[in-house]
Amino acid sequence: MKINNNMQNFRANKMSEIQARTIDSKLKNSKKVDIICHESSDRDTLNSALAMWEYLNNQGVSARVIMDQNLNLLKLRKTNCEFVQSDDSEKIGQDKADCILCVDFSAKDRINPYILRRIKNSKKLIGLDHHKDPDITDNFINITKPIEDADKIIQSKTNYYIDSSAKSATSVVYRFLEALNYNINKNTAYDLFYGLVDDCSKKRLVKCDGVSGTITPSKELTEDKNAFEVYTKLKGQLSEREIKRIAKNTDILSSMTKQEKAFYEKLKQNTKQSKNKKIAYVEIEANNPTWEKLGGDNTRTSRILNVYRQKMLEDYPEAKVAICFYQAGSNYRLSAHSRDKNLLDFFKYIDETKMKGFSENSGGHQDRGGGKIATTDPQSCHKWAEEIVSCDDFYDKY
Ligand SMILES: [Mn+2]
Repeated sequence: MKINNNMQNFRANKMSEIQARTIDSKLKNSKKVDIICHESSDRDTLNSALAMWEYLNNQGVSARVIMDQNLNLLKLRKTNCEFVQSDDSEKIGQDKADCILCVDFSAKDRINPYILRRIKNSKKLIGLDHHKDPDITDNFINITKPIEDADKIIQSKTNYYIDSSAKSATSVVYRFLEALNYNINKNTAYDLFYGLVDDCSKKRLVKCDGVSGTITPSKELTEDKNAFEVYTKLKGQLSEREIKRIAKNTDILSSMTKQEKAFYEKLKQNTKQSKNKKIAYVEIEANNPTWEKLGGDNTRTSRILNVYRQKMLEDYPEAKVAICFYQAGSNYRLSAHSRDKNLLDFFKYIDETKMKGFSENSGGHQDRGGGKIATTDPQSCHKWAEEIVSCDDFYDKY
């Protein structure tokens, strides 16, 4: 009888109550929790962290958020949350947290080596994620398929919970709070929805129109019962003004400055094609002054490049993958979008044929991801980019 009641309460929940309680009790038994975002923190990782910070704060658990992004550009809503930059090892080291909570990543290449060491040394490691790459721990569960039947919800009790069928990490956080019967307030709903829309727009699962202030889900999203349920529930808590604001912030093209517009046009002019035309790419060389003026790799520029890669796939119909090369701090990086969901196979091919070790510094999803090299010497960066582009024969068979 008791079990039946339980089932009814948690109908349509993807996280079981027992799983949520397992994580919750570990968090609540901690003196201090460091919530860690992935490198080049985006809205999904940050807003997941912020929602978890707020939850813990309400429970009387001390926490802070470790992230890697220009705070001023993020235009976060007003909050008392303590943010620490991930390269501020002094500040991080001063205050030893006894629990680490990773949000929106489980692969070690998505955080800097200092943070990785802290994670490896931590006695209590917890995670909420929607990526498929669990390198950081052995103690995890990965739910790969949407589960619609209440009696099939997985009754796991792991510390690291991954639902790779979820469309954002904020959706996983939502399911966690929902399973605890926690009352999600308007602010948290805003944060969680914003993270979901941000990740979905990168995968073209929603279309944001900053001019009309509307957000439209794609067919793929509306047909995914679980994902769309989270989307609908969160959106339902927001005012029209809030939805407008998210649409505007996410639709970067509608809010670009003059300088950003000029940069975007330059990207178009500088786009090249590989020998067999299967790769469309643009190189923003290391130490490029315009890139530096725009603030280098940050939340705005990475969104501009993201939108441009999608545009490249439209403009170059023969291209199977679109790549941007750019400097990110002391690294030179590539970000790629593939047309046919085979990006990780391409990365593996690069590793196996020409650039041994390439995949160690690369990762992502089958349709988008990136890699990096630890140099900013313009010549070495250019050589690296050329080498990658010359692996275009991988796409001969497609
Ligand atoms: Mn994400």
